[in-house]
Amino acid sequence: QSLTPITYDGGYIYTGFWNDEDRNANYVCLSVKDENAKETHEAKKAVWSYKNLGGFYWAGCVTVGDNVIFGCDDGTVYANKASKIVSLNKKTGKLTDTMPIVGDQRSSMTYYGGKLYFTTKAGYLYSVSLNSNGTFNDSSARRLSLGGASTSTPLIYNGRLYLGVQGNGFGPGYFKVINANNLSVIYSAQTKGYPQGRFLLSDAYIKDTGKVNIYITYNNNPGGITMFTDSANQTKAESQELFTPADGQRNYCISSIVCDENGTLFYKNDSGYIFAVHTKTKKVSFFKRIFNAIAEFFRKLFG
Ligand SMILES: [Ca+2]
Ligand SMILES: [Ca+2]
Repeated sequence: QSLTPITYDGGYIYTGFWNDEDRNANYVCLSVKDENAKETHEAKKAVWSYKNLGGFYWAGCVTVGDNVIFGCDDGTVYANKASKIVSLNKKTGKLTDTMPIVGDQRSSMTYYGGKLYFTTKAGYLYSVSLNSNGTFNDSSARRLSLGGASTSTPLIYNGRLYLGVQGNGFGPGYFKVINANNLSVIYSAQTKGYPQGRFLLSDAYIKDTGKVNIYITYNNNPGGITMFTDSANQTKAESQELFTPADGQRNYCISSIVCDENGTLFYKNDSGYIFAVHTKTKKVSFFKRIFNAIAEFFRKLFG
């Protein structure tokens, strides 16, 4: 199965595959060049591949300098056994370094301020500095026990790290705000379900409210969107239910939210529907309104 987000860098894409908890699968680098323009469905040969027992599940990579960095499943039917993160030369696939971790590593990598951040199903948030040659600075490695599994990709803004943690099964879970520098929990709030994706943050309203908005989904019914607001010295959670799907469109959700340039939020849940959610009061800048008016004028002029 191809379960891992795709990362693009300089004409190449990087992604991983998963067959089963205790079977081999590869992380691969592919050129985006179409070597055979006559065929549309030809098999493509990987530039390189990296094999791991247990494969790769939601383990999106980052590229930093000459290297690509991603995490591995632990190769067992359990979720809390010995595993590792890997740094490879992104062009050749040659191994640069590995670092041992605990648990199936099922988030994407976040690279912020020279450090890598990621979570594991064993319930840890890790941070480690990356050396300029792509090796891990082992002595800088930190980990925080989250009190539950996490597959949530750390989202960091202004030194504050946001992620989701599993509670009891697929019942209520947790939204946590963590100091990215020392991995201490600033505050934690219960959510309607286990937030499993990457959160979406907007600072578009910070001038008006002094706060950033963090939009999250959760893996439980009704499968809507909860919005948290946060600011630099905040120590208590503030949230509101932003969107609840209509009857027949409610279901579990592991989707991350993406937004377009107008602030419309897009996501899906297991009901089989995809949602576009936009604000009632459209906040469009003065210049954008002028630009849109001019664009509309030319559209009318030239059809
Ligand atoms: Ca082709
Ligand atoms: Ca496993």
